[in-house]
Amino acid sequence: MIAFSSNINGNWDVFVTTSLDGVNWSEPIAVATDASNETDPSLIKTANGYMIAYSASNLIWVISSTTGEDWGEPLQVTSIGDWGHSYVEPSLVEVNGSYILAYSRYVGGWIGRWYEIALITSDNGVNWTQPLVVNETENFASRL
Ligand SMILES: [Ca+2]
Repeated sequence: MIAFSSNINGNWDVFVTTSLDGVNWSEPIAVATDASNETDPSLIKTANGYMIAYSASNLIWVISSTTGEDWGEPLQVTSIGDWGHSYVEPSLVEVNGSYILAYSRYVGGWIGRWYEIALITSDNGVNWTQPLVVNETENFASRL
């Protein structure tokens, strides 16, 4: 299974498609189709199915499925900070049953850097920690 975003409906949606041989792929299944632009999907296989992190409305969201066909409601896992951050390019992994989600965070040049990389973690995919900034190099733009 791969996840991708497409502008076929005019406002960027997230889809998945599956293949048993890498040559023949299934008809894409819509995963996230709100009116906002949903992009940058990061898909993992979990113990219970699948999870995708993606970017929409300058925030990071996750959405899960047990089958890969029926997907639940999107869960917002970041919130806008005092500086009107924009969060993009999530990268999701599962390590020993816990989820780690890193992303690029636009913070604006006025504090000395344009982007920084932050991560949040979760033991259950529902409750996520506050962001931990993993680089604070001044005058340097770091993106995933
Ligand atoms: Ca959309």
